[in-house]
Amino acid sequence: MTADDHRDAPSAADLDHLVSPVELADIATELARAAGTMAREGRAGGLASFDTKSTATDVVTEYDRAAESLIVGELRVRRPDDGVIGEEGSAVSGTSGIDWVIDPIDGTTNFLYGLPSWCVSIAATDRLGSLAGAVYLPVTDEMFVAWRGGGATCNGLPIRASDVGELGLALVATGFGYLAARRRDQAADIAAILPAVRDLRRLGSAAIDLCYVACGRVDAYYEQWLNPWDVAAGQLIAAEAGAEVLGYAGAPGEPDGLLAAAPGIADALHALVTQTISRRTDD
Ligand code: LIP
Repeated sequence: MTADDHRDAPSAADLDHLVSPVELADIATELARAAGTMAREGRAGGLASFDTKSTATDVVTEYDRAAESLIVGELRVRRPDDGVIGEEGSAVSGTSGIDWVIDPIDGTTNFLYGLPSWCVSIAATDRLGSLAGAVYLPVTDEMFVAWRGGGATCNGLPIRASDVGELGLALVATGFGYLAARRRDQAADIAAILPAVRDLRRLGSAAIDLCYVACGRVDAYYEQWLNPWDVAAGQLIAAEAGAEVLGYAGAPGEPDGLLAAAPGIADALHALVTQTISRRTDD
Protein backbone atom coordinates (compact mmCIF):
# COMPACT_ATOMS: atom_id res chain seq x y z
CA MET A 1 0.00 0.00 0.00
CA THR A 2 1.24 3.54 -0.69
CA ALA A 3 0.37 6.73 1.19
CA ASP A 4 -1.69 7.79 -1.84
CA ASP A 5 -3.89 4.74 -1.45
CA HIS A 6 -4.62 5.70 2.13
CA ARG A 7 -5.22 9.35 1.14
CA ASP A 8 -8.16 8.29 -1.10
CA ALA A 9 -9.98 6.36 1.61
CA PRO A 10 -12.40 8.55 3.61
CA SER A 11 -11.51 8.58 7.29
CA ALA A 12 -13.96 7.36 9.91
CA ALA A 13 -14.37 11.02 10.91
CA ASP A 14 -15.63 11.79 7.37
CA LEU A 15 -18.55 9.45 8.01
CA ASP A 16 -21.26 9.27 10.61
CA HIS A 17 -19.28 6.85 12.79
CA LEU A 18 -15.92 7.03 14.55
CA VAL A 19 -15.06 3.33 14.66
CA SER A 20 -11.69 2.08 13.42
CA PRO A 21 -11.99 -0.20 10.35
CA VAL A 22 -9.12 -2.24 11.80
CA GLU A 23 -11.14 -2.94 14.95
CA LEU A 24 -14.08 -4.11 12.84
CA ALA A 25 -11.80 -6.30 10.72
CA ASP A 26 -10.41 -7.88 13.87
CA ILE A 27 -13.92 -8.68 15.14
CA ALA A 28 -14.91 -10.13 11.75
CA THR A 29 -11.75 -12.25 11.68
CA GLU A 30 -12.24 -13.64 15.19
CA LEU A 31 -15.92 -14.48 14.67
CA ALA A 32 -15.41 -15.97 11.19
CA ARG A 33 -12.75 -18.28 12.56
CA ALA A 34 -14.88 -19.29 15.58
CA ALA A 35 -17.99 -19.99 13.49
CA GLY A 36 -16.06 -21.76 10.73
CA THR A 37 -14.20 -23.98 13.17
CA MET A 38 -17.46 -24.92 14.91
CA ALA A 39 -19.10 -25.81 11.57
CA ARG A 40 -16.09 -27.78 10.31
CA GLU A 41 -15.83 -29.81 13.51
CA GLY A 42 -19.60 -30.35 13.62
CA ARG A 43 -19.77 -31.44 9.97
CA ALA A 44 -17.11 -34.07 10.66
CA GLY A 45 -19.65 -35.78 12.91
CA GLY A 46 -22.28 -35.87 10.14
CA LEU A 47 -25.39 -33.82 9.38
CA ALA A 48 -28.52 -34.54 11.43
CA SER A 49 -30.84 -32.38 9.34
CA PHE A 50 -31.27 -29.76 6.67
CA ASP A 51 -34.17 -27.73 5.29
CA THR A 52 -34.78 -26.04 1.93
CA LYS A 53 -35.54 -22.40 1.13
CA SER A 54 -36.21 -20.86 -2.32
CA THR A 55 -36.06 -24.21 -4.15
CA ALA A 56 -35.50 -27.89 -3.32
CA THR A 57 -31.78 -27.37 -3.98
CA ASP A 58 -31.39 -24.18 -1.89
CA VAL A 59 -30.57 -25.81 1.45
CA VAL A 60 -29.90 -24.59 4.98
CA THR A 61 -28.25 -26.91 7.49
CA GLU A 62 -28.15 -26.94 11.26
CA TYR A 63 -24.62 -25.49 10.99
CA ASP A 64 -25.71 -22.54 8.83
CA ARG A 65 -28.10 -21.63 11.64
CA ALA A 66 -25.64 -22.40 14.46
CA ALA A 67 -22.87 -20.35 12.83
CA GLU A 68 -25.16 -17.36 12.30
CA SER A 69 -26.40 -17.63 15.88
CA LEU A 70 -22.83 -17.67 17.22
CA ILE A 71 -21.79 -14.64 15.13
CA VAL A 72 -24.90 -12.57 15.87
CA GLY A 73 -24.80 -13.39 19.58
CA GLU A 74 -21.22 -12.14 19.83
CA LEU A 75 -21.92 -9.02 17.77
CA ARG A 76 -24.88 -8.07 19.98
CA VAL A 77 -22.53 -8.11 22.98
CA ARG A 78 -19.50 -6.44 21.40
CA ARG A 79 -21.27 -3.97 19.09
CA PRO A 80 -24.77 -3.51 20.61
CA ASP A 81 -25.61 -0.36 18.58
CA ASP A 82 -24.78 -1.89 15.18
CA GLY A 83 -27.28 -3.34 12.72
CA VAL A 84 -27.11 -6.97 11.59
CA ILE A 85 -28.34 -8.76 8.44
CA GLY A 86 -27.83 -12.54 8.12
CA GLU A 87 -28.62 -14.98 5.34
CA GLU A 88 -30.56 -17.24 7.71
CA GLY A 89 -32.92 -14.50 8.91
CA SER A 90 -31.09 -12.32 11.44
CA ALA A 91 -32.28 -8.74 11.15
CA VAL A 92 -31.35 -6.09 13.71
CA SER A 93 -31.70 -2.32 13.18
CA GLY A 94 -28.79 -0.30 14.47
CA THR A 95 -28.08 3.31 15.41
CA SER A 96 -24.29 3.42 14.99
CA GLY A 97 -24.07 3.74 11.19
CA ILE A 98 -22.45 0.29 11.00
CA ASP A 99 -24.35 -2.76 9.71
CA TRP A 100 -22.94 -6.28 9.74
CA VAL A 101 -23.72 -8.50 6.73
CA ILE A 102 -23.27 -12.21 7.42
CA ASP A 103 -23.20 -15.36 5.30
CA PRO A 104 -22.65 -18.01 7.99
CA ILE A 105 -21.81 -20.68 5.42
CA ASP A 106 -21.28 -19.57 1.82
CA GLY A 107 -21.08 -22.62 -0.43
CA THR A 108 -23.77 -24.47 1.49
CA THR A 109 -24.24 -27.11 -1.23
CA ASN A 110 -20.52 -27.93 -0.98
CA PHE A 111 -20.84 -28.07 2.82
CA LEU A 112 -23.84 -30.42 2.49
CA TYR A 113 -21.91 -32.79 0.18
CA GLY A 114 -18.71 -32.69 2.22
CA LEU A 115 -16.80 -30.78 -0.49
CA PRO A 116 -14.09 -28.37 0.79
CA SER A 117 -15.11 -25.15 -1.03
CA TRP A 118 -17.17 -23.34 1.63
CA CYS A 119 -16.51 -20.41 3.96
CA VAL A 120 -17.82 -17.99 6.56
CA SER A 121 -18.22 -14.41 5.29
CA ILE A 122 -18.62 -11.43 7.65
CA ALA A 123 -18.59 -7.76 6.58
CA ALA A 124 -19.07 -4.47 8.43
CA THR A 125 -20.69 -1.86 6.19
CA ASP A 126 -21.45 1.86 6.36
CA ARG A 127 -23.32 4.19 4.03
CA LEU A 128 -20.44 4.01 1.52
CA GLY A 129 -20.49 0.21 1.40
CA SER A 130 -18.20 -2.45 2.83
CA LEU A 131 -15.79 -1.01 5.42
CA ALA A 132 -14.15 -4.18 6.75
CA GLY A 133 -14.53 -7.86 6.03
CA ALA A 134 -13.25 -11.37 6.68
CA VAL A 135 -13.78 -14.60 4.72
CA TYR A 136 -12.60 -17.77 6.46
CA LEU A 137 -12.11 -21.10 4.63
CA PRO A 138 -12.04 -23.68 7.45
CA VAL A 139 -10.97 -26.70 5.39
CA THR A 140 -7.79 -25.00 4.17
CA ASP A 141 -7.49 -22.77 7.26
CA GLU A 142 -7.22 -19.61 5.10
CA MET A 143 -8.35 -16.23 6.41
CA PHE A 144 -8.89 -13.45 3.87
CA VAL A 145 -9.18 -9.99 5.43
CA ALA A 146 -9.50 -6.40 4.23
CA TRP A 147 -10.56 -2.97 5.46
CA ARG A 148 -11.17 0.18 3.42
CA GLY A 149 -7.85 1.69 2.39
CA GLY A 150 -5.86 -1.02 4.19
CA GLY A 151 -5.15 -3.53 1.44
CA ALA A 152 -6.03 -7.23 1.54
CA THR A 153 -4.31 -10.22 3.13
CA CYS A 154 -4.52 -14.01 3.24
CA ASN A 155 -3.28 -15.45 6.54
CA GLY A 156 -1.65 -12.08 7.22
CA LEU A 157 0.32 -11.88 3.95
CA PRO A 158 -0.50 -9.18 1.35
CA ILE A 159 -2.39 -10.39 -1.73
CA ARG A 160 -2.91 -8.81 -5.18
CA ALA A 161 -5.12 -9.56 -8.16
CA SER A 162 -3.34 -11.06 -11.18
CA ASP A 163 -1.61 -9.04 -13.91
CA VAL A 164 -3.19 -10.94 -16.81
CA GLY A 165 -3.66 -8.58 -19.76
CA GLU A 166 -5.43 -10.72 -22.35
CA LEU A 167 -8.99 -12.02 -21.95
CA GLY A 168 -8.18 -15.17 -23.90
CA LEU A 169 -5.62 -16.09 -21.20
CA ALA A 170 -7.95 -15.41 -18.25
CA LEU A 171 -9.19 -18.15 -15.90
CA VAL A 172 -12.72 -17.01 -14.97
CA ALA A 173 -14.96 -18.19 -12.12
CA THR A 174 -18.73 -17.98 -12.22
CA GLY A 175 -21.81 -19.42 -10.54
CA PHE A 176 -25.43 -20.29 -11.10
CA GLY A 177 -28.64 -19.53 -9.25
CA TYR A 178 -31.07 -21.92 -7.59
CA LEU A 179 -33.98 -21.10 -9.93
CA ALA A 180 -34.10 -23.28 -13.09
CA ALA A 181 -35.14 -20.38 -15.35
CA ARG A 182 -32.13 -18.33 -14.24
CA ARG A 183 -29.81 -21.34 -14.67
CA ARG A 184 -31.08 -21.74 -18.24
CA ASP A 185 -30.05 -18.14 -19.02
CA GLN A 186 -26.69 -18.56 -17.25
CA ALA A 187 -25.96 -21.77 -19.14
CA ALA A 188 -26.72 -20.08 -22.46
CA ASP A 189 -24.39 -17.20 -21.54
CA ILE A 190 -21.50 -19.66 -21.26
CA ALA A 191 -21.69 -20.51 -24.98
CA ALA A 192 -20.51 -16.95 -25.73
CA ILE A 193 -18.15 -16.49 -22.78
CA LEU A 194 -16.26 -19.80 -22.59
CA PRO A 195 -14.62 -19.56 -26.08
CA ALA A 196 -13.36 -16.05 -25.25
CA VAL A 197 -11.40 -16.96 -22.09
CA ARG A 198 -8.78 -19.54 -21.00
CA ASP A 199 -11.34 -21.59 -19.06
CA LEU A 200 -14.16 -21.37 -16.50
CA ARG A 201 -14.36 -22.59 -12.92
CA ARG A 202 -17.52 -23.09 -10.88
CA LEU A 203 -16.37 -23.33 -7.23
CA GLY A 204 -19.77 -22.89 -5.54
CA SER A 205 -19.12 -19.91 -3.24
CA ALA A 206 -19.19 -16.28 -4.37
CA ALA A 207 -17.17 -15.21 -1.34
CA ILE A 208 -14.41 -17.71 -2.19
CA ASP A 209 -14.53 -16.75 -5.88
CA LEU A 210 -13.97 -13.10 -4.91
CA CYS A 211 -11.11 -14.00 -2.55
CA TYR A 212 -9.52 -16.07 -5.30
CA VAL A 213 -9.66 -13.05 -7.63
CA ALA A 214 -7.98 -11.09 -4.83
CA CYS A 215 -5.04 -13.49 -4.63
CA GLY A 216 -4.77 -14.39 -8.32
CA ARG A 217 -5.98 -17.99 -8.10
CA VAL A 218 -8.50 -16.94 -10.73
CA ASP A 219 -8.24 -13.86 -12.92
CA ALA A 220 -11.92 -12.85 -12.72
CA TYR A 221 -15.35 -13.78 -11.40
CA TYR A 222 -18.83 -12.83 -12.59
CA GLU A 223 -22.28 -13.88 -11.42
CA GLN A 224 -25.81 -12.51 -11.54
CA TRP A 225 -28.59 -12.65 -8.92
CA LEU A 226 -26.39 -12.87 -5.84
CA ASN A 227 -27.42 -11.79 -2.34
CA PRO A 228 -25.70 -9.02 -0.35
CA TRP A 229 -24.29 -11.53 2.16
CA ASP A 230 -22.64 -13.55 -0.60
CA VAL A 231 -20.44 -10.63 -1.66
CA ALA A 232 -20.26 -7.97 1.11
CA ALA A 233 -16.86 -9.11 2.42
CA GLY A 234 -15.43 -10.65 -0.75
CA GLN A 235 -15.98 -7.62 -2.95
CA LEU A 236 -14.03 -5.43 -0.50
CA ILE A 237 -11.21 -7.99 -0.32
CA ALA A 238 -11.03 -8.12 -4.12
CA ALA A 239 -11.09 -4.31 -4.47
CA GLU A 240 -8.45 -3.81 -1.78
CA ALA A 241 -6.28 -6.37 -3.61
CA GLY A 242 -6.37 -4.20 -6.74
CA ALA A 243 -9.16 -5.91 -8.68
CA GLU A 244 -11.80 -3.93 -10.57
CA VAL A 245 -15.22 -4.60 -8.99
CA LEU A 246 -18.11 -3.69 -11.30
CA GLY A 247 -21.85 -4.12 -11.41
CA TYR A 248 -23.94 -5.04 -14.46
CA ALA A 249 -27.41 -5.82 -15.78
CA GLY A 250 -29.37 -4.08 -13.04
CA ALA A 251 -30.47 -0.47 -12.84
CA PRO A 252 -27.58 2.03 -12.80
CA GLY A 253 -26.18 2.03 -9.28
CA GLU A 254 -28.25 -1.04 -8.33
CA PRO A 255 -26.67 -3.85 -10.34
CA ASP A 256 -27.96 -7.38 -9.92
CA GLY A 257 -24.76 -8.81 -11.29
CA LEU A 258 -21.23 -8.54 -9.91
CA LEU A 259 -17.93 -8.80 -11.77
CA ALA A 260 -14.48 -8.71 -10.15
CA ALA A 261 -11.46 -8.91 -12.40
CA ALA A 262 -7.77 -8.22 -12.77
CA PRO A 263 -7.47 -4.64 -14.08
CA GLY A 264 -5.96 -5.74 -17.40
CA ILE A 265 -9.09 -7.62 -18.47
CA ALA A 266 -11.90 -6.02 -16.47
CA ASP A 267 -13.27 -3.79 -19.23
CA ALA A 268 -13.11 -6.54 -21.87
CA LEU A 269 -14.84 -9.10 -19.65
CA HIS A 270 -17.46 -6.57 -18.49
CA ALA A 271 -18.26 -5.75 -22.14
CA LEU A 272 -18.49 -9.44 -23.08
CA VAL A 273 -20.76 -10.31 -20.12
CA THR A 274 -23.11 -7.34 -20.58
CA GLN A 275 -23.34 -7.85 -24.37
CA THR A 276 -24.08 -11.57 -23.82
CA ILE A 277 -26.82 -10.82 -21.32
CA SER A 278 -28.35 -8.18 -23.62
CA ARG A 279 -28.76 -10.83 -26.34
CA ARG A 280 -30.74 -13.26 -24.15
CA THR A 281 -34.00 -14.25 -25.75
CA ASP A 282 -37.25 -14.45 -23.79
CA ASP A 283 -38.21 -17.92 -25.03
C1 LIP B 1 -24.06 -19.55 -3.14
C2 LIP B 1 -23.25 -18.47 -3.82
C3 LIP B 1 -22.74 -18.94 -5.16
C4 LIP B 1 -23.91 -19.30 -6.05
C5 LIP B 1 -24.68 -20.43 -5.38
C6 LIP B 1 -25.19 -20.01 -4.00
P1 LIP B 1 -25.02 -20.02 -0.70
O1 LIP B 1 -24.54 -19.04 -1.91
O2 LIP B 1 -22.17 -18.12 -2.99
O3 LIP B 1 -21.97 -17.95 -5.80
O4 LIP B 1 -23.45 -19.68 -7.32
O5 LIP B 1 -25.77 -20.78 -6.20
O6 LIP B 1 -26.12 -18.97 -4.15
O7 LIP B 1 -26.42 -20.42 -1.06
O8 LIP B 1 -24.12 -21.18 -0.64
O9 LIP B 1 -24.97 -19.16 0.55
